[in-house]
Amino acid sequence: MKNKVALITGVNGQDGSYLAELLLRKGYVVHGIRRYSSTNSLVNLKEIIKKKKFSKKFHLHYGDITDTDSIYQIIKKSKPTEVYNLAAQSHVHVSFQIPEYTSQVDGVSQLRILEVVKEIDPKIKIYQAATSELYGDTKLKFLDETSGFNPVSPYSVSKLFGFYISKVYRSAYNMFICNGILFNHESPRRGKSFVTRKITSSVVDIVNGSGEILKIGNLNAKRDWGYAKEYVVTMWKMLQQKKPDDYVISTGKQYSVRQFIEESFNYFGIKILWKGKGLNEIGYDKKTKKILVKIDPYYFRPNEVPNLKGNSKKAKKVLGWSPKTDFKELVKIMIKAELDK
Ligand code: NAP
Ligand code: G4F
Repeated sequence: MKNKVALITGVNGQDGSYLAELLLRKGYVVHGIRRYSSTNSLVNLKEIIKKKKFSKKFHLHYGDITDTDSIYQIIKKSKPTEVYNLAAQSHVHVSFQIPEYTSQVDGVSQLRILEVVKEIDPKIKIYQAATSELYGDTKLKFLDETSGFNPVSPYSVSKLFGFYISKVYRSAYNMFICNGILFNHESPRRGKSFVTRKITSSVVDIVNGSGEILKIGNLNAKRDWGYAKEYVVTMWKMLQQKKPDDYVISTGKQYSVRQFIEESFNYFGIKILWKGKGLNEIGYDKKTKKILVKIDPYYFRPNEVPNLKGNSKKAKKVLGWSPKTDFKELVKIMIKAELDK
């Protein structure tokens, strides 16, 4: 293999860390951009840092994707053949609290990267982390590359800019840029403020006798949840094609937040029954009658995306990719990881 060099923004996030491991296994030299943080969160990179043969080919750089000069210096120095732009303020609810900042990180920063690459070496291939949130409030049952977008949060509007500016640079300057429209994907490396990890970590705490109650928002939101470790493979595959293009990555199956909670308790043989309506709804243990789940209005969003389900036929046909891990298995993987901790 020719010397392949990848640069990953957001390398210490969920996807960045899995992608870095994948590329290192494939023989790449991997550079990653990390923000300076007093708490120094490299927990997702511990597998790489502890493996000698990986750590020799893995380089971390301090930088920030809102800072053009740091992007410029890192790309100039690391000379990547592929850039994966995964860095983001990735929390939809938080984007309503810091909308301007979110638009800078999640939208304008992709433009910064495109401009720097165009200036230094327009042959560098670029992956942009687009999202199923672009479809927003939609009536369509299955969503694919031809479905219309209707973003309803500062997060998704910012990602819409990243998506279209990538298409503009692809056609205007003939650059190799792919948008991956990934549906929700989860793992033990997911941040605890996202609903799946919040549920699995709380359920394990409850089962271990913490005495806490899981406080949750919209129980009826439905998502198409896949396994992050499998999804990062598609990012790499997109950049190995002859032509750049955009792809939907999803499982094609949909479950509600309520089902995610039920399945998580089910792992421990606990059956959840529901009682009441709206803000007064509660979930309790069928056997002990103990209340384990309550609604907290804090977790409701100013605008909700009620329903997302993807159709990844194009990815199957062109990339030869299809998901392996189903919903039950994903819940199991996440619960087991919590227990191991
Ligand atoms: P994540 O775990 O939240 O990781 C985001 C990463 O971006 C973190 O490493 C974070 O660093 C970094 N970051 C944030 N702001 C930055 C800045 N200004 N400069 C440099 N780095 C910055 O997200 P993820 O789940 O891995 O998702 C990866 C990408 O895919 C994101 O762009 C997300 O929006 C998109 N996406 C995710 C999903 C999903 O279901 N996971 C679906 C579709 C699209 P810190 O550790 O310092 O915060
Ligand atoms: O886990 P979530 O916060 O993920 P959300 O909003 O779907 O966004 C994630 O997936 C996107 C892809 O579609 C990514 F682009 C984005 O970066 C991120 O990774 O919430 C999922 C659903 C929502 O409908 C939310 O309202 O769960 C509902 N929910 C109910 N209770 C909750 C809670 N969400 C969170 N975070 N916390 C709750 O207590």
